[in-house]
Amino acid sequence: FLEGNPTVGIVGCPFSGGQGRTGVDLAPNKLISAGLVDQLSSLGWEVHYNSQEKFIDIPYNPIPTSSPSAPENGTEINERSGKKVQRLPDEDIGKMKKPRLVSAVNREVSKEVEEIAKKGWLPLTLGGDHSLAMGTVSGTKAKYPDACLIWVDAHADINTPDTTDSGNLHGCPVSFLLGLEGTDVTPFNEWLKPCLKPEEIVYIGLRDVDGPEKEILKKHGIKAFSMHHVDKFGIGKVVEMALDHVNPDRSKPIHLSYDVDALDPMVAPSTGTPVRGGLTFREGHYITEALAETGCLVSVDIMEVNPSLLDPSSVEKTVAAGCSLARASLGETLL
Ligand code: Z70
Ligand code: MN
Ligand code: MN
Ligand code: MN
Repeated sequence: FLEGNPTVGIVGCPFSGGQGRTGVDLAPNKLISAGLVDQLSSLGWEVHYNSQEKFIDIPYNPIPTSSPSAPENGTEINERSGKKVQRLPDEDIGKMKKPRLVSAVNREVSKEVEEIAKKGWLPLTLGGDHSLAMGTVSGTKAKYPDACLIWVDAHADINTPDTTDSGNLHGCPVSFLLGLEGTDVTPFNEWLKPCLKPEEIVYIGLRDVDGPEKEILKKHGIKAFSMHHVDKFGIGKVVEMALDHVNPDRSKPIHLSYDVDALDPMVAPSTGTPVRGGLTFREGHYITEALAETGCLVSVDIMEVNPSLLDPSSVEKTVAAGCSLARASLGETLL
């Protein structure tokens, strides 16, 4: 599906507003500092890297400033851009936290991913928290309306503004993409149109799914392979069954949205919501290798690395895992 020389457009998204912990916004720079650009070049890709520092100018102040005295309103100097920004209030809407900020950032991400995809390049989005998938998937779908979505995660991220307990929008992106009941709300409905059908998504790695999310999965007949299925069938069979469900002829473009918390906390400890009993290093990488092998991958997200959590060796492990998942997705093989 890609055009010309294999080219990847890296979209660095220093964004943490879809959940409560800062630090996940540091991941894009960490992954790049770890050498990701050269690593992908070595695999034969032409690499373009664009850090989305323009988020800084979004008036809901997406980049958390460390100064505790930063006023909720009014003008302040953003520490990262050195620019004056007006911080507008972003009160909860219903249970949703930071809805205007999450919406505004995702709107930009969607445009960026769409633009890259429309060049015939593969967008590789480095999160940032997983609310960013509203932007990445809608951007991919704008170029490839029949793309299917493979969501690798401990969580289903399919809460709606009504069912969410936490109010964190990183637990909700899938419901917005599907246009489930309760998602036709401002400010999201100003730009985000439902673009995904329930039969176009499949999950791998689930093990921490909220009660209402289980109901939603059942109600809409959404295919999901939990860790129970990985144990029962093995990862090889699970990926085959997942592809048979969303892409039976291996003829459709694939968007891979990978939350590193799908990996076991021993493999990827530095993430906001670690859940024990996850994918091994090899299971996690097998998924990306198998998808790369289909030749159908057109868009990849690596989400929820949080370099501010735990000790330096945990951070290094998690960042290295993020880089190696990206490489395997772009065709790195063991032999
Ligand atoms: C929970 C919620 C979630 C990631 C946590 C958790 C969602 N279902 N996603 N960590 N990556 O808050 O909606
Ligand atoms: Mn997630
Ligand atoms: Mn998760
Ligand atoms: Mn999380």
